[in-house]
Amino acid sequence: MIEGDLDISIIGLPESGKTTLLAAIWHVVREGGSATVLKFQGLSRGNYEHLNTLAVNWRRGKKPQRTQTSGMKLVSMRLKDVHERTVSVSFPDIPGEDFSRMWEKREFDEETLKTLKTTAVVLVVNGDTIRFPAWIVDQMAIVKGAGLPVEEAGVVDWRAELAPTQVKVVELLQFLMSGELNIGPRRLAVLITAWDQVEGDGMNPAEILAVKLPFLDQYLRNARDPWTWRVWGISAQGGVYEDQEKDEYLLETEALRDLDRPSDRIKVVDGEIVRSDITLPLEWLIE
Ligand SMILES: Nc1nc2c(ncn2[C@@H]2O[C@H](COP(=O)(O)OP(=O)(O)OP(=O)(O)O)[C@@H](O)[C@H]2O)c(=O)[nH]1
Ligand SMILES: [Mg+2]
Repeated sequence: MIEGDLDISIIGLPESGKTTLLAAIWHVVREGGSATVLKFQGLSRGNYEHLNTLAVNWRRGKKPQRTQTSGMKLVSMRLKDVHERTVSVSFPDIPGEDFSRMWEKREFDEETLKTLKTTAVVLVVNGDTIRFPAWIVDQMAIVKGAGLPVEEAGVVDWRAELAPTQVKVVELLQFLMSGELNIGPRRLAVLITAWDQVEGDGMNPAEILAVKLPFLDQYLRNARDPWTWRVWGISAQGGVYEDQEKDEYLLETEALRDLDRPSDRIKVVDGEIVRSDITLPLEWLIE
């Protein structure tokens, strides 16, 4: 474990679960009696107002608002490990749109770039909203099979934003290993979020990666870029939260609010082992 300051970048496409992850981490390290491997040690630089607001909404069972594209928020926490060693962990809460722009338009925000030169990286992929490749041949076969005219196949012109999730994500990881961002070998925690929506498939995180994100899986396994990586399934909410803008009320969310401790909502899946300590992937990153 490295002592002192350590920065962790959290990367992920829009609505992948980055902000929810921060909210849940901030809640659990401050919740009385919660047993985490990393614990709250003290405040350091950073935006606590932002973190506190996120954690309040998380406890209330409200979905976070989309992170705004203007003004990235750097949040920073001082944590200690089981050996009482202190580590200061900073994460920028970056809007996913910034990552989309990198991929779609090759546009880079200088502030964002600065935060990406860290040896520890968390990649967040929302398991519930993976966009699969759409094969035109398959669509054509369906249309022809239904006896419809070929124009009904709904073929659209190629646009970068329509690319499959794993294509964008692999490209992002390659960006981090090229040009000025290439700082040598790094650690990568791949978190498949919204695990509560994925677990019904009966697969463990490595299997989900291989089956639903095979291109990402192959990129990591072939190790052309020097990532030391590991995959977890994470449910940072335990289920679906309510939309605060629509004044929504869901029984599913009510059941989560009824749990004894808010941290009981969390699931961290490592192979076949399920725990509720959301700081475990962070501990692995800084070990
Ligand atoms: N069911 C379920 N949904 C989740 C979970 N974690 C996040 N979500 C949902 O995923 C959506 C996106 O979450 P955010 O945390 O806002 O994602 P983000 O990556 O910060 O998004 P941007 O700020 O737009 O980049 C929200 O609707 C969340 O409620 C989870 O553990 N379970
Ligand atoms: Mg966000």
